[in-house]
Amino acid sequence: MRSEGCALPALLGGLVGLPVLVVAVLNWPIVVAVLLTVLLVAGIVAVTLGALVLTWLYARSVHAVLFAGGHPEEPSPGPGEDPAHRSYHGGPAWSDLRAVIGGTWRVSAPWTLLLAPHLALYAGAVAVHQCAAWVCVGALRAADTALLVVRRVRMVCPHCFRRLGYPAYACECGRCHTAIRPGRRGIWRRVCLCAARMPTLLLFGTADLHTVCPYCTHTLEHRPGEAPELVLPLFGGAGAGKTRLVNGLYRALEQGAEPVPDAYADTVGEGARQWLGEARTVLRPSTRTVPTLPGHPVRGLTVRVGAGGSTLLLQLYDAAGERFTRASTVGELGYLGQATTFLLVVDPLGIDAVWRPLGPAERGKLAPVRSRTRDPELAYTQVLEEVERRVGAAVRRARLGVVVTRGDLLRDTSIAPEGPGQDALVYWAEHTLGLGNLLRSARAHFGRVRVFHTCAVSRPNGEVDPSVSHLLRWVLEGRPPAFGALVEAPELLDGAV
Ligand SMILES: Nc1nc2c(ncn2[C@@H]2O[C@H](COP(=O)(O)OP(=O)(O)OP(=O)(O)O)[C@@H](O)[C@H]2O)c(=O)[nH]1
Ligand SMILES: [Mg+2]
Ligand SMILES: [Zn+2]
Ligand SMILES: [Zn+2]
Repeated sequence: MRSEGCALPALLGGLVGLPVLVVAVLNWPIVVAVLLTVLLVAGIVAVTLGALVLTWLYARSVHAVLFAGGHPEEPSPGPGEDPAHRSYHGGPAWSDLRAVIGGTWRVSAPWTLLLAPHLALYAGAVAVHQCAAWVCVGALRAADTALLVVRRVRMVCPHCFRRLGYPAYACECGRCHTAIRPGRRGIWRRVCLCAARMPTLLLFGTADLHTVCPYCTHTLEHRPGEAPELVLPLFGGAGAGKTRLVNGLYRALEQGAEPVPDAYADTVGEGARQWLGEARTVLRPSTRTVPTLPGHPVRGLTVRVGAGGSTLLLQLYDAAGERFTRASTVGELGYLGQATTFLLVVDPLGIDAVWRPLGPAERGKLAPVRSRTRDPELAYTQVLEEVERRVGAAVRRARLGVVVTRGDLLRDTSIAPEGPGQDALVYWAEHTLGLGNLLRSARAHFGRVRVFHTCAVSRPNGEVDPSVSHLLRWVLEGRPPAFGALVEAPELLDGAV
């Protein structure tokens, strides 16, 4: 029974298989074609499925890195680097690409090689993004630099006297950003490590941030970069009249701006407010200025002047006269290397050649306001040497104003100049004051030299003496005319030395 059961299927198989075999042998090309077709279709299906699986693995890796927080940890800023997050083009774009390749490789190596087109496309997109971002960075920096050049903006720290390429900015969290301009940490804005957003350029409003000097980290209240700066050092012997003159210059600006709509002359910062805030009182005939302390740190007194839609930051430097007697102390006055206009302040009464011919009555009257400085050339020589040491031949492009003070006291004396014109003043300075050598040297070294005779004492009606405004007008030459128009009529400007 058992063997019959097995024989029946074999018999049926033979009955069916034999004719099929016969048919297959007779039509073998068709059979081969069918087999090949089946293999081909199976192959295509397998490759498609494989590609889909690989693509899915790749897409999963991309999603994990870019959208699910799987991107590599951002390295903390190293020493000397700014405390801001890197922008996508400043590092994360490439590290994300590396992370995607790594993630895909981990699950599908070595099949990842088959994803070369996907990865090439991704790398191409990153490269295009990088190019666009860095072109933007370059264009913005170039535009900002061009704007600073066109507006003649040079920035000088009034505390350490160094020239700033660009100011630094302190975030509200206290972190200091010393290289805020567009770069790897931001194009238009950057994000501080505390998450605060900050503009990257003066163009975008960095001046509204808390500005600090990148060298000495002092706060720069005058918001450097917004407007051109005029560094104006006054120098001369002790008691020459520098402090009184600085107050006079400020007061002349303030007074000139008062009647002009939209014009102003404001002190900036605590230091300037302290030194210039009382200018009205200081200039009264009855006031005697306090000598500037030689040990007192020298700071630029900043006055923001606005007129005719333009702004100017005037930095006045008034160091104690004692500082100009020795090369070592003059060497500390770094601002001398940043200026192109200098004012040498001279007390005519201090000069022996002027004092000796005076009668006893005149001497008696003038003795209390006579300074101890006998030779203005000492300060002049020290400063000239220092300026030459700092700027070399560029001193030829600088201007020197020789300002002889105490105009009110000399007015009706035997040593008063014969007239206000430049020729008369030069003659007076050379022959009466004995400044011939000094002026000859000044003409040989400086590009332009001019003599002034000022009276830093206010008039009975409280107004500044025109001689101070006249000096100020010369100082402001080359600046927008609206500034010059604030001070005095131009008719006194005649003849040059
Ligand atoms: N009447 C009159 N007095 C002046 C004039 N200029 C300066 N003085 C007086 O001269 C003295 C010295 O003036 P300052 O301005 O303090 O001199 P300085 O050059 O700053 O002196 P140091 O700070 O010691 O280097 C003060 O008593 C001033 O009032 C002026 O034009 N007219
Ligand atoms: Mg002084
Ligand atoms: Zn500084
Ligand atoms: Zn911050």
